[in-house]
Amino acid sequence: MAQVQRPLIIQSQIMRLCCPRVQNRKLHTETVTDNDISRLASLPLHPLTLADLVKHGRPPLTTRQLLTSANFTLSILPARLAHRIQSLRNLPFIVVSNPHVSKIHSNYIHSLSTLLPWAEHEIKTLDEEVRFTEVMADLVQTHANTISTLARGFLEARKYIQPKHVTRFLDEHLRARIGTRLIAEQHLSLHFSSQPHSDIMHESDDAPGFIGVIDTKLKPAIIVEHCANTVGEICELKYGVRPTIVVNGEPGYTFAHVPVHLEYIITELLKNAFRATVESGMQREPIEVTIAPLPELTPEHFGGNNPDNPSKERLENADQGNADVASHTFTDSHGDTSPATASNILPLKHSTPGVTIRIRDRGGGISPENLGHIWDYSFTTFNDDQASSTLSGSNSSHTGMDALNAMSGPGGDGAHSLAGLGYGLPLGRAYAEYFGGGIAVQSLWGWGTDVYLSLRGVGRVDGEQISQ
Ligand code: ADP
Ligand code: K
Ligand code: MG
Repeated sequence: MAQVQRPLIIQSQIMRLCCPRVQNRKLHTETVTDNDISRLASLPLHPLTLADLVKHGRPPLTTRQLLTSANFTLSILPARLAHRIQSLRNLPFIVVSNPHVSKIHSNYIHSLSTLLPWAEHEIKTLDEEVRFTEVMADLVQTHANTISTLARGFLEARKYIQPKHVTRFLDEHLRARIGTRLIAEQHLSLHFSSQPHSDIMHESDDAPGFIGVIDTKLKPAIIVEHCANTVGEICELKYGVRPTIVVNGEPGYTFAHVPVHLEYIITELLKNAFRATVESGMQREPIEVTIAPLPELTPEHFGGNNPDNPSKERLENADQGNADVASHTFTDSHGDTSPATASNILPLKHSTPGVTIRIRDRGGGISPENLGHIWDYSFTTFNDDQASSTLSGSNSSHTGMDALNAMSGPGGDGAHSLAGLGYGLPLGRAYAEYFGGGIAVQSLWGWGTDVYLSLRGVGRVDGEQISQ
């Protein structure tokens, strides 16, 4: 099985840091006041870029770089947490009162109150940096199950809130969470990989392309193979068969991105393709995954040398946001959305190279009446009766709750379930759009589905081509 390079955060290290010191300190932490929340929530959100995440340098970081990273992290997080608290409080009271939704609210209050005492001073010593890293580990750990908890809460409260309001809230909340986790995890990862005797130092010898959670030599084809194996196993367990996949295009292509994000998106897209293929009895037709890099954009591409350059339109689309492929919403709150043009994604001279990955299945496509709903959180056509009438399989009834019980991973759809929560497409798109990419679905009803996943990588940062 292909090995996916892991980001340099090791769960056990986070756990070890989380306790017991942070736990003890909680007793001394003042609870955050409503004034704190409204003051912080009125601050503008810092729109996070991939360049922000790599600007502190490659690990191992010097003490000064580590302190800069800690202070940068600290300057950003309190306002982000306060925005989330406000947005939770704006939900209908009966929804916020649901125990699962209210658990998420109290997690945010806990994290903000742990962080606030830090926000008053600059972090100046390594000892402070170590203690701040413990706070970051606690933050990441506290919010690990947010998606399943919220999904459970909204499932229970669905009588009291319209699906479109749930989708709007979750879209905003989960996008914001992607950024907040990235900032915290990036500092954790930089911290761990800068420790002289860290286990991770050995790991990073094998994976020299990592800068924190970003792999500057990420090979989408390897992620695809790895995810296809995992999804194939789930598929075989459930249906007794697994479709084959063919990877073509440029499987050797590498770029800089966040591997756990790509892994989440590809897993969800492959689950959908595998499920459709098997349920329509088309498993003899391979699922085709095409890796199509976007050429690096240079001035000639914009018509200077060869106005008839066939790739001109595609490149312009890539640069400005192709409405079909990506809506290019960059930041994480509807109120604070800025269009992600090349200039505000990264302050770079050259545009960032990227890739489009097309996943093509012969699984029958999506019916016109369902097509309008596929991006709604919790919209699913999955039910076991239908699945087992097509194939001999488990006949246990499958509800959203069953899928919730099986949830894990960075994004959180059922790890052992091919479908059922209805979060795969919308959350996958949130991950893709975070750095200016997107997902577009083309269904040929009665035939199959093409899904185009477009992603941008990091180009040049401070003159350094980090994709090398
Ligand atoms: P889930 O997979 O949990 O149902 P998703 O958001 O991943 O949730 O997908 C929503 C729905 O979109 C699916 O239930 C299915 O009806 C439809 N769908 C998505 N991808 C495909 C595909 N490749 N072929 C057919 N239908 C699809
Ligand atoms: K859905
Ligand atoms: Mg799915």
